[in-house]
Amino acid sequence: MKLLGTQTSPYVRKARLVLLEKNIPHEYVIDPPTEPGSLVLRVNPLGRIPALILDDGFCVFDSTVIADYADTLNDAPILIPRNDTKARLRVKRWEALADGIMDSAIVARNESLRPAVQQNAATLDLHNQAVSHALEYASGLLGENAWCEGESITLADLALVSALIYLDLRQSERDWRGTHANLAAWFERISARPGVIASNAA
Ligand SMILES: N[C@@H](CCC(=O)N[C@@H](CS)C(=O)NCC(=O)O)C(=O)O
Repeated sequence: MKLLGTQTSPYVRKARLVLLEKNIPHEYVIDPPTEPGSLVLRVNPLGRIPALILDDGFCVFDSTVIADYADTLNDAPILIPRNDTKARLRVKRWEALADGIMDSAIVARNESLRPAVQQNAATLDLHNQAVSHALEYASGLLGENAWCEGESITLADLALVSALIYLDLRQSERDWRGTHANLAAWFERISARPGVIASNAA
């Protein structure tokens, strides 16, 4: 299978981390949708990354569907609980929280790239506040636990680390480590995982 993406997309990182953590053989192809001739424009009608092309040509999108699918391919580890419906719900809610941080950070980034006179301060504020509130919520939920959910790594950890790496890239002025020491300590540990380190390289 082939994963199409870019190094900056947090959704791509999340999907890639799932494949890496589960040791699922795949080819990672840098394929920015903004490039004319990009493969993703031909395989995903939405023209978005990540897109996962299976060996039979079937294209899986978006990152949540890729993560769900990839998690069924083996049990080492199980990233989305299968039998405990409440635990599964908690993991999927973590994923939604992390994806929401990515969504808002991307809106804020796009707004900030507009010429200063055209920037909408209310939009910037709304989305930056959403990121702040979501981080506060994540910090409270994590507490002093080693993992976002349960006693081992899940999709929740992979989604959250992807969102935080994106914040470091696009909002380096945001001192989330200063405001949420528990998230900072958790991030240090997760970032040392071979999968996360591998995801930093193309
Ligand atoms: N909800 C989607 C979001 C995917 C998405 O928006 N990807 C962005 C990259 S961060 C994209 O491909 N945008 C197309 C473009 O910028 O042309 C997912 O989780 O996969």
